[in-house]
Amino acid sequence: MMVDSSGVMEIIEGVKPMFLDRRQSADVREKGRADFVTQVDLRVQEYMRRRLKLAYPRIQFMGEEKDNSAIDFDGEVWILDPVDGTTNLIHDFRGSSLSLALWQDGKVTQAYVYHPWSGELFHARLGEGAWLSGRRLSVSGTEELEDALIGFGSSPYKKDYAKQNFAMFEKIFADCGDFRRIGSAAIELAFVAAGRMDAYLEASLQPWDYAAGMLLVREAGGEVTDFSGTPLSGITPSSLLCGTKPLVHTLAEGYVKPFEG
Ligand code: LIP
Repeated sequence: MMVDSSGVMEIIEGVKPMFLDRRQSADVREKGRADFVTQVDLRVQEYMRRRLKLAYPRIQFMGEEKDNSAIDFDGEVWILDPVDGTTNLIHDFRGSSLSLALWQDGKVTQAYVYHPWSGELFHARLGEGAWLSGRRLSVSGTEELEDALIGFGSSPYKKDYAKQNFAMFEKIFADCGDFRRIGSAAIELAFVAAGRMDAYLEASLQPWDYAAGMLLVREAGGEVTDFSGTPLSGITPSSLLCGTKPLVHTLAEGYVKPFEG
């Protein structure tokens, strides 16, 4: 099915008032250790489900805050994280985003990452580049690890990964420029696509965290794999390593390997 990006972007921008409503983001439930959901997550997801269903009735809907067991990936699927960076939202850190990907013919074909506070809406179509406000995006030209600004994902829902995570980060930190941690995988991926960071890695992500950002980075000329060097599909939980192609190669060769357990 042909899906017009401008129509999707108009729907997405309608979530801004919900993100900025501090009363709703204060209504919090804990799903698991350090894993929270707020009324904003639920309201944004229901708004997006309803508007996308109206506009594109034949496309299935996968969302972080719903049961997705009936999804058939042989068909077309929206993949939504209504609030990526929920912990940031609870703290009014203003580092949360809406992340939406479209799955068609066995691959991610469209990507949208929206940051309501800046109004930035990063988007991409497979084979047609990644874009922000009419400007085509490109990953940075950084090739050397010593020059690299690297986003690191701490996987706060997997505290048992801490020992392996920080051993890996310590080794990278010794040889890279510096680290940054935003706390929204989708924003970190969008920033790599925009050349604002040179690489980003995280040991454990859900498909809705990264499916859109993965296409942004690839369409901006970057590379995206898991910790074993395998390209990601976008529909399964996975580790993620992305960045300029030289940096992904360097990190994969000498610093990043699949975690145990
Ligand atoms: C979050 C990611 C973040 C990761 C967290 C969590 P959520 O997504 O964006 O990078 O470190 O564990 O997965 O749960 O806020 O949508």
